[in-house]
Amino acid sequence: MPRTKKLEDFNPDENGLHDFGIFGLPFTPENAQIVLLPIPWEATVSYKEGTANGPDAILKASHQIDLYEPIYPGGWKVGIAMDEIPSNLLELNTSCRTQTKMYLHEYGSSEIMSAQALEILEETNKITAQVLHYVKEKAIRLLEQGKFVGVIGGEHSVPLGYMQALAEKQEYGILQIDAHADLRIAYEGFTHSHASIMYNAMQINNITKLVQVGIRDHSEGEQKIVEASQGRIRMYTDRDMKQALYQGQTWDTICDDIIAQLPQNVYISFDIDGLQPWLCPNTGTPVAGGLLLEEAMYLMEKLADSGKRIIGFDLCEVAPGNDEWDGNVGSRVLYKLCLLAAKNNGMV
Ligand SMILES: [Mn+2]
Repeated sequence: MPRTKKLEDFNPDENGLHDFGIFGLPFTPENAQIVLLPIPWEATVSYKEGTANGPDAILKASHQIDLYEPIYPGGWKVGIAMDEIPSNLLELNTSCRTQTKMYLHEYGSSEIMSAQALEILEETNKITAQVLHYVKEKAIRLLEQGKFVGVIGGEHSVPLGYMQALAEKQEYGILQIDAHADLRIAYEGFTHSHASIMYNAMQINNITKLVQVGIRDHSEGEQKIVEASQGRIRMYTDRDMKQALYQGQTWDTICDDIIAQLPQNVYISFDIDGLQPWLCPNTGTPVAGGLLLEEAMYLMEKLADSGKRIIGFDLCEVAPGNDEWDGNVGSRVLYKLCLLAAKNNGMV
């Protein structure tokens, strides 16, 4: 059914009351301009589990979001839909996760790895490469249909396939909101670890710049990679930003500075742990400090109004706990990302 037809019977003030799609909207991936690709995957999670259930938690919590959004009133009419959560991937994740837990236990306790552990590692690296390929192929198909794509993790390893897909067509830069630099080379042996995504992204020539915001837990090796990048990677640590704020700079000028570092085409990689931990208490690797939700929103709104083009985004590491709070915050971030993308790309 065409998008406009769907809207005839839809009351936007009652979006949460119906069993529609994401944000209670009556769209399908076929008639939506923005398609969200859920990737329930967390094979390499190193601390707390749960983010494989992130897409489901976001989807459920999204139904309580009211649709009025001052940056683009009525912007939801462009059509936003989440693709079906792939249950086969969720099952593969569960079996893979059982194996990697055995591997990680040994990795953390013995110097020499057993043959069995090394076999698990090899197998996991093979499977994660397949998952990335799956993401890449799905993204390419959607991009060919003219869709704007957002990837919903899952751990922060899954959007790499989407980044590869986008890089086949254009040069761009990444705005990364994150507590961690994610610049580790094959963290804990995993080629496609959540802690390695930006290292892997930097191997892609068409990704010309990486601007990291909110970083407050990074290793010496990662620091060296930033320094050796000759400006290709620009890290705004939480400490840098807070010092500037305490010394009287405004968040507005800091945002201007961050945005000025980015090239014309910008991809937003939003790891929810970039926010303060009380906004994402069940995320895999929470770190004290970080951005307020309002600060992250303000930065992204300024970016969308800067004349630069948002070409894609991901939202990762949202993990449900015993209540819906993490999903609630995650879905709010997601709604903002969608409407910013719609406005920025001139979708009507
Ligand atoms: Mn991350």
